[in-house]
Amino acid sequence: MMPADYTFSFGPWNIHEGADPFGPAIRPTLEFADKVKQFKGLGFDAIMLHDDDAVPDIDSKSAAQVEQEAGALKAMLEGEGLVTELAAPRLWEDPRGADGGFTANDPAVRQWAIDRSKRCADVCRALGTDILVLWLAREGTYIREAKDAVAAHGRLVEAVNAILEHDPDIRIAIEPKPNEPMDHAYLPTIGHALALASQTANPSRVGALIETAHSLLAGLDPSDDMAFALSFGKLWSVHLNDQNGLKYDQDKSFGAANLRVAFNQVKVLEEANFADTGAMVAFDVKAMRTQPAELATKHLSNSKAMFMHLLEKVRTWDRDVELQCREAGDYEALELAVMEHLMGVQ
Ligand code: GLO
Ligand code: MG
Repeated sequence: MMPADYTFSFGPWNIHEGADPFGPAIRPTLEFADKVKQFKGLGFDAIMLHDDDAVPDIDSKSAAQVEQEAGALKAMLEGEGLVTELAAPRLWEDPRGADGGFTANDPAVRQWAIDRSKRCADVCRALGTDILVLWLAREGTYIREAKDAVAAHGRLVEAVNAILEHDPDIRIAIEPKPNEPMDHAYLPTIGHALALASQTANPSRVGALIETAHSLLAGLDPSDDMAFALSFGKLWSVHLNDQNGLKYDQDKSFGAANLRVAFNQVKVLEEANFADTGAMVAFDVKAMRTQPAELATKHLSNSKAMFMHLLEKVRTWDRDVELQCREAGDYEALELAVMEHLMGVQ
């Protein structure tokens, strides 16, 4: 009964020990290989990786070693029936990237960030994916005076160009987020990301990944952000999750805070035939800190379950009602029809 046309993915960081800024880990660390073994059972066929998930201690390894280790990982993942959706350079966990990588004031740090991102492109190639995600975690400031903001945008363009030039097939998906860990990020919204893409050497290879919570933190509607990227043919992945208001980045299970907002995300993806573009649906969700280890993967299967329930709601939604209400200009009737459909009221 459930259509199987979407491919679902998550990242190893989505199975985690439960540490937060106010307390340490409360669940044991699961080895990477043990995490990988969980994917299929949870209903997932693809994995997202950071460059150093794929090749631990990547900075200390030669290009040849990186390629060899990533190639071995590809074989291991294939053995588990998994493909790699994308990989992302994890610049923000390295002490050198404490004040950003591409936009750091220190030219040596900027060079490191570019070199590391080129290695990440090599990892993508070895893993058989052409999507490199740039979540620009620390490319921003805590205080406005800390960096030259105009120069910073030029530096971001230079970094993107360097990656594009390094690998002629790579596509770069920018994952915008307005804040956290920084006070203000340089590419806070999808509009900023795609405007920057247009300034690069090959705009056709620079697109975006929209995360639900990041749009909400910017005060925007995630389905409209997805629609904006889709209208340019530039929505290359999504990080579905949820967010209960303007507070820390919560990464709640998909649909957990606002069902109707979640419904509209599935609706926009479905109506734009997102699955047919070859793009996948990823969940960037965290288990609650209170979950014991043996129950700390439910946020993943629950998120997928909610997506499938909402997909059913989208596919059984009476489009004629929508069109008639639009025609009549009766948005109150349209709103009630949507809410009753979601609630299963006949
Ligand atoms: C954090 C981001 C993060 C990225 C991931 C891929 O807010 O959503 O989880 O998506 O590191 O680069
Ligand atoms: Mg994300």
